[in-house]
Amino acid sequence: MKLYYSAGSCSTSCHIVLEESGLPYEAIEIDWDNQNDPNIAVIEQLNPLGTLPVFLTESGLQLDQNIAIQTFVADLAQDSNLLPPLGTTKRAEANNWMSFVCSDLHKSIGGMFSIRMLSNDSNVQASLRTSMLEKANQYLDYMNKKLEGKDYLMGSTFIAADAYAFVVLGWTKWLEVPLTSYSNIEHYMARIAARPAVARVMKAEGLL
Ligand SMILES: N[C@@H](CCC(=O)N[C@@H](CS)C(=O)NCC(=O)O)C(=O)O
Repeated sequence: MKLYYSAGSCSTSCHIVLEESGLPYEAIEIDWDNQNDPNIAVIEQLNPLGTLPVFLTESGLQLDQNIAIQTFVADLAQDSNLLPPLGTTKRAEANNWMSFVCSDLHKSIGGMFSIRMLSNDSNVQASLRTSMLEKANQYLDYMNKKLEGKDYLMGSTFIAADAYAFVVLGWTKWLEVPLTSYSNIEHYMARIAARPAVARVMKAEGLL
């Protein structure tokens, strides 16, 4: 299995899931800032959307959506418990978290990176940030409450959605969105960062 990723982007969550799975894989970094990176052309050819992650298997499968990649890897490595067994209510709950992280959390927090591309006017930028921040805080508050008394989203077991949430929540540092009012999230982030597989990925991506 081969994963194309860019350091610290959402594709890092697939990198973490692969590392947690214990399965053999190759991770290839794309450096968007380096126009001479030959793999940029590879990605543009493989994925017309031009986004990462891009994931390939030896059998010719290509996936380029976080949820699909993480679910595929988790199902291949069932002993790693990255998702509960198929057909169970726990699996449905885990899917619910995956959807929340992908379509709510990722898009609200990640959207804040685009503010400067949406307008050159600093007043417009400020008002966009205010409204995006309001939505992001609504999701952060929701997560913070759901994490009360729990180590991870589903309780004591780390699942793929935790890897994804960890990466997206990590963007708050770059976006200057304080997490100080969300102590459960702060402890959750520290707990995930301390996982050996997560630390290995953070080191490999130069994020430590
Ligand atoms: N729908 C995709 C979104 C992937 C995505 O947003 N990737 C971002 C990184 S977090 C990306 O590659 N952005 C580069 C770009 O848009 O130029 C998924 O959920 O996997």
